[in-house]
Amino acid sequence: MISLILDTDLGDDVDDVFALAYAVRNPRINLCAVTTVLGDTRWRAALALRLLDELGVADIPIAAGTPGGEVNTVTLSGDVVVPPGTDDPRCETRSAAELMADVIATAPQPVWLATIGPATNAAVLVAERPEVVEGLAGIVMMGGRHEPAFPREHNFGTNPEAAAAVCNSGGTVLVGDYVVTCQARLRRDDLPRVRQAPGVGDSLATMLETYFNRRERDWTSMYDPAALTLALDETFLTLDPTPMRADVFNGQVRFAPGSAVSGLRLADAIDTDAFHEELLGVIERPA
Ligand SMILES: [Ca+2]
Repeated sequence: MISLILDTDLGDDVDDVFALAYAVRNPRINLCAVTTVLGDTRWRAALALRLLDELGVADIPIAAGTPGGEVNTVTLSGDVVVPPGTDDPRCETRSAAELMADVIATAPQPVWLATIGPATNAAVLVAERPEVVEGLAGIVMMGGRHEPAFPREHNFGTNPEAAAAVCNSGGTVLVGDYVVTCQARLRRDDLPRVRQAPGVGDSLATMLETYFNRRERDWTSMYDPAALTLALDETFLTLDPTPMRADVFNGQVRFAPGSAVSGLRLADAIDTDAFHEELLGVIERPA
């Protein structure tokens, strides 16, 4: 079993809430803390607390990152479950980076950090607590686009300097980039099965259906939970063995082969059918 901190911008693109449910319900993951990033981080924390209640776990600390940093308005999904502006008093007063550092420093085993939103909080941790980062088992990140495609990707494009700093932080950093993780999908005909997930099914299905309707399509990518599986093994996503580095070029993160000691690796393929069954199978486990 791995220990994991989930750093998330849940509430917009709907895949984050599936990553949260997947982390809680997966018997191979011990979710130690949740931190939120981008925009109204207190509302995102309130949404996370609501979903953790529905998932049947009440003892996972949640801290909000520094609010703001939103580059463009993105389609919301979480507003149909928790109204925007909601502030749950259970949200920690510690900053997101402080909570991360405290959990990493006191955990009985090395912890994985998963960033499934912009890397703003993780970059603060890397900059301010490098000795703590050295104690991590590794970092998994969803974001970026490997060549040949190079248009803007939301997570790394929102704060490219932060993403590059985390990518190049020195330890094991495994990236599920857009090109690979966009192939992981849920479709409208998955809604009945999602709705049956114990406790949290109604909220997940309502957010997923809302997202389909606002995007006017019948599928969406599960970028975040797919990337998360890299913290476990390469059953669903596989890694290119080439050591990489990340550079900021024209306001975007660009990957290039790095030094032999670099711990940065990029996913290069995904078993979409196996991951689809894994995701639904895990979230429908009993609370
Ligand atoms: Ca996300």
